[in-house]
Amino acid sequence: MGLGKPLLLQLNAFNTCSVVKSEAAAMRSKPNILITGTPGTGKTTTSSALAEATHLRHINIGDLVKDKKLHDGWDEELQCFIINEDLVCDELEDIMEEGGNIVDYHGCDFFPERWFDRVVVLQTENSVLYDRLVQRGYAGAKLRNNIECEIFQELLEEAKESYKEEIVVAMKSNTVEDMNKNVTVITQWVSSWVSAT
Ligand code: DAT
Repeated sequence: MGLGKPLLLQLNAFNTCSVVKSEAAAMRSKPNILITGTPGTGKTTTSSALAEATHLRHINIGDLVKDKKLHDGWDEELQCFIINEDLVCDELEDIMEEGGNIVDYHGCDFFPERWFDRVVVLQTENSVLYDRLVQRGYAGAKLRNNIECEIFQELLEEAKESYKEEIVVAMKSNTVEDMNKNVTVITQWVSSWVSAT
């Protein structure tokens, strides 16, 4: 299912010279990047390394929701806060307009499309992801749902439905080497973006 597509997108990730800016992007001097993917694919670890390499600001939406109480309470079944998407978007509007942000979240369809210059979807092999999620204490339906989410490439589909296909990039995140390579590739893209201003 769709094996050719992520490969094309992955190759596109190396094409760091072709930076085409949207009207909203022309207003900012640094880009906004969304790092998305199923829980456990490495969004937070990658975003944090990327923030260090690029000096962009890492915004972990899960932490923001908790710290600023941008939620509608606690979901006992899923064991997580029920995110209030409107409150999150209001909270981030000014900061995103300014640019220079790496947003880290396991969803992407409720952010305004104009916010992002690059959308990175991290992907991890099922067996590797399974071990990471078990390690994190996931079990039962929560574990099953997340593994299924990865098998069906739900985040990649969501990203392609929500953003222009040319800004969406799928990246493998199975090993530390993959992660280092991803950080290098995205850092090069940031440099190209900034110098194209
Ligand atoms: P996420 O933010 O997507 O939930 P994470 O960054 O918290 O994921 O990573 C989950 C765990 O997996 C954490 O212990 C770090 C490890 N990990 C993430 N990406 C990895 C990679 N590419 N190679 C090896 N370990 C990785």
